Amino acid sequence: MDRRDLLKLGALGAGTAALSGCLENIPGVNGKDGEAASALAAASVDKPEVESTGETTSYDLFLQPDTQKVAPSIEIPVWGFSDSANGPFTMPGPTLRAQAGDKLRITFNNLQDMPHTIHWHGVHLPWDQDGVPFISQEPIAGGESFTYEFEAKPAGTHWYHCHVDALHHIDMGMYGTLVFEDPDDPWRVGGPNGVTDDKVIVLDEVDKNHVHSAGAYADTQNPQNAGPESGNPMHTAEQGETVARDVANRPPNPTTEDSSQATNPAQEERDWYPATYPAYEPELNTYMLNGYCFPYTEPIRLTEGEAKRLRFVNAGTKRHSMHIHGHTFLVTHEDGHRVPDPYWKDTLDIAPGQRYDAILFADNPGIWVMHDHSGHASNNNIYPGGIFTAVAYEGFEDQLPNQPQNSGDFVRWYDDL
Ligand SMILES: [Cu+2]
Repeated sequence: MDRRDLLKLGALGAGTAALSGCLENIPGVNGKDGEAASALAAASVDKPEVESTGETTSYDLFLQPDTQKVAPSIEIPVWGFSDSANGPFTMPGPTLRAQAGDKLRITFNNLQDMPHTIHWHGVHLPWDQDGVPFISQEPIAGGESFTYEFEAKPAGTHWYHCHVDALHHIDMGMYGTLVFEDPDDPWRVGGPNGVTDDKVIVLDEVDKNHVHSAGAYADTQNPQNAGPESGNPMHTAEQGETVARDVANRPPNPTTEDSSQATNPAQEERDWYPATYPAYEPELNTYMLNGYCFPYTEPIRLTEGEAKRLRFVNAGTKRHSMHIHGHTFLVTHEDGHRVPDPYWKDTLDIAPGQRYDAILFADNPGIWVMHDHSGHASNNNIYPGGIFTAVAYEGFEDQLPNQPQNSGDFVRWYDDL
């Protein structure tokens, strides 16, 4: 249905006359095509504009299931992104950087046997590149590819994630960071404010067992295509297979209950949407910084006198209160947008979906920590762990634990003290 059809439908409604009466009083909103934007022009707000650079930046993103050892005793299944068909397929996926105003061409290659889309969170793009299944596009089936094209705007720190059964697929690792560089930003690396380095810090939490990942999937148009098995919520039933349904029951927990009778209570009620999923209710117990828990978190390394820009992204569903010892952050950007007056915070509360950019001025040499103050510094409910990392100045490296992320070769933190 296009806008004209919607307008025709609207004309049948009794409330339409009153509604259009209201809208007449708002500058630029009078029902004529092409004039809606003038309300923004009439308002005295400074919405960031980005000029096209005329350049094209291209990326390939591949998706494949893998595992990730996030802490010494915790290895979890992930649906990982990579910028290479050969992997590694990681959570989070690669950080995609472009100059603001570049044309981005990002080809998503779905190497898994399930449908996905990619949503570009924070980006102003054409609606049919927005990656919402059944609203802006058909899901991209297993084995297929789709090329997203849009201009990199607005400038700033944004992120991307799957929007099919979104909470579940994000929990499986389908997310990554977007950085659109602004040449006029004084806080850019090499800019007039002396920033020397730029580091992305993605916060997330996971159910280490992915307890709910085997929930039933309901295809409301083809009810035979449903199944609770194998941890694959998009499971397609074998020919002749039937799946028992009971609207009163939520899907059983497949790790503790018999999943052969799994049902999706929403299925019978939701003939208005092509695919439904049981509510994703993981037991969030393992907290991650850039896909790893302490002690596998990468330290922030500083040289005295430098200024490092940290780009925080909250890809999870919990708030994360990032606290740094011995220093105070200067917050310069919220959700990618430069704040008019940067402000000081030693504890930065970041809600789900939000991004904050903060400058860390290295003026207090030593070895320190930065951690989540919202009780998320644990792995599988055991403290310390989780969103907790070292902040180490040059000259203090020998007091750091080894960084064994993928080797499993872990040296205890206090051995050398
Ligand atoms: Cu997905």
